[in-house]
Amino acid sequence: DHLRHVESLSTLPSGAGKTPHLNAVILGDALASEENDLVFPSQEFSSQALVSSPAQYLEMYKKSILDPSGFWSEIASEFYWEKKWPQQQQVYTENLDVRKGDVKIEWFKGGMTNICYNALDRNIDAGNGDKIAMYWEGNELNHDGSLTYTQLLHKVCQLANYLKDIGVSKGDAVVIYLPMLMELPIAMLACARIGAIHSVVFAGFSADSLSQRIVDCKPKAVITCNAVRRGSKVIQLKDIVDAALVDSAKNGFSVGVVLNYENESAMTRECTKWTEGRDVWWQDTVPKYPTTCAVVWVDAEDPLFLLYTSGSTGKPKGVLHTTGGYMIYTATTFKYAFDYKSSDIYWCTADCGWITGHSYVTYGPLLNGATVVVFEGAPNYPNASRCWDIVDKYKVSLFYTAPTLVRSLMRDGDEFVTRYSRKSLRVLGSVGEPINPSAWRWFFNVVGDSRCPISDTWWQTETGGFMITPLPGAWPQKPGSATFPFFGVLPVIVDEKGTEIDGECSGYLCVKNSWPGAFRTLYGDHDRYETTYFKPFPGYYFTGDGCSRDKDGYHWLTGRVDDVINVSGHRIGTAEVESALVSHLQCAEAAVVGVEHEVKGQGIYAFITLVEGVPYSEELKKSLTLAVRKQIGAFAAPDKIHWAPGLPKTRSGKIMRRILRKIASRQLDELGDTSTLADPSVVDQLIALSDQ
Ligand code: 6R9
Repeated sequence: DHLRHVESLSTLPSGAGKTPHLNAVILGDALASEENDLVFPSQEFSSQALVSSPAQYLEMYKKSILDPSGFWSEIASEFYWEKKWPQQQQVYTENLDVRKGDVKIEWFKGGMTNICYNALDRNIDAGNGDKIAMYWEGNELNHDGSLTYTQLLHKVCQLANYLKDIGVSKGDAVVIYLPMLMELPIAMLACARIGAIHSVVFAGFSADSLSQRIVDCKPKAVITCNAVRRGSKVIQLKDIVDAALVDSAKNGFSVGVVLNYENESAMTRECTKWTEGRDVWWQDTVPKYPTTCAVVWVDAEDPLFLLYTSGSTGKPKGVLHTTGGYMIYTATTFKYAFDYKSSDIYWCTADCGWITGHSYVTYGPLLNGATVVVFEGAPNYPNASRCWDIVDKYKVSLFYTAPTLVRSLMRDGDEFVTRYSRKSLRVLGSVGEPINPSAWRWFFNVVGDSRCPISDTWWQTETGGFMITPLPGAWPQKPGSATFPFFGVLPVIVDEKGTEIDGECSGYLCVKNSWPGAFRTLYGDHDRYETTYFKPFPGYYFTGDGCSRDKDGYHWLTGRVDDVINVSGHRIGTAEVESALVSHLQCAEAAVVGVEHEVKGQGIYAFITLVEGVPYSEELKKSLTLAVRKQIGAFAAPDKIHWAPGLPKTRSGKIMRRILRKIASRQLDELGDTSTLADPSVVDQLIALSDQ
């Protein structure tokens, strides 16, 4: 069965196997069929690539599918294990089939290791202690810093010692609520060093969201900073933490220690509100601790971190990743998808508050001994050239970002890009949402001077690392396609009944086997894990995404098929936004849908039914928006509020979102059959109110 799938992949485009050395062929938008646009890596690129042809990929892919244990244990052996995993024959246990019992995924169980040791000590022992691990670029121009691998280790050890001293030990949770200071990856690594479970909460989340996560994972400590500058704004993070902790205490959980980094450039300590006995200044305490700290060896299956993500119900899901498999998987995907060389300088624009920052700012690159740029600021501050200024300043060779940024920079005009050299760039990367072909071409032609392959990496918080991604030297790309599966991954497309479909097809994207980086459960809710991901199509992991496969076997992700909206690459559950809106006293009912947005990919469009007798007003729109900002965060604020005296519902009371989506996108001639609605006249009412 597995083999059949591999063979179907050997139908790479005919040009690919035979002539991988054509110079980049750039096909204009004018060409009829996007699917047939092939963009070849140059001979110069391919000849030095880790995987330089479809044939080489197929050989490795085949091995990874036919002998996962052999394939992954060979790679795992390059890392340090305090004790090797005992089971040599099969290094994993998996059951993805709910009909056969509990869903269970384990890799390298019984092996003892530590991801911090592998990322830092191991690279230092290999002679890279003086290599730059991180360049840090602040919000303001000329505000920067750096740490070598040895310096980074020292900082990590000091913090790890401090955490131990306040009673954090193996298995305890620590919440990290920090902006992109080096202290953020330092805090993650310090937790990992002592076997504590970090849960990073994106510093754009509101106090309510932070409190909800704190109550769920009950951390021993919260690590934050007093304030941050982002663009021209100052955000007082500690005030948000203070409010969250008041709220979490009301909900039955009190945090004992808040460690505050004094981010002087944003706010002085004199201006910072303080709770005696609970709050501690990082700079006053942490540097007093020794710069060495013994590693706590953990089982490969011990938890490494929790990261909350949005689903189709209101409550965020605590995605749990464990140590060994995640380590091997992030390291390997980073290496191959970016064709990593030790001389590369790598910059990923993601925030460590999201999975991309976990796997591809912190762990993946550091496990490879790479030099990483950590950027605190906003990519368009002080102007739209900032990214290229940073690329030239640090000689960035691997640049990984999101389509939303590409589109917004594209709108600002080429001159912001072309006045910088960008000569150092070698590979570009994209993540977070499908990249539309015109943004792909602009990224390729203008940013990469038609020289640099683009790795359009499809993956999820749940998958830990890349799942479908180009290997940049191996095959020609098609703008907008994530191309082929990474080693060890068996993606399948199924129809509504859950039957696999082959050849040229489109349907629901599932995965039929486990891979080392897969999440193991939802924290404290294994039932929800099974229900959300493994019950919709029994026998498979269901991704929540739609996907089509073209005649050449290339994969085209088409976006979420569930009630999740992807705004600028951030996952937002419609239910979360709705629940924030209905918490407003004057809101009777809310229905939220995603709508196409030129820059953000999708925007949030909210239909609101007000409490009887409350008049519409602009004021009210503002206060509804504020309710969302307060409960979730500014990034989830609706782009449009549409007054709805009634919502289109079936007779059983289900809101027909299909119709709302059409009204939101003004596709009024595609409303479809509205006769099954309990009250078909609401549709006309809604259309009439479109511009209010
Ligand atoms: C890594 C990350 C996951 C969802 C995923 C999909 C969308 C991510 C994509 C992509 C098309 C890509 N997505 N990368 N869609 N092409 N290259 O973004 O994780 O925040 O969990 O979001 O994002 O819809 O299901 P996460």
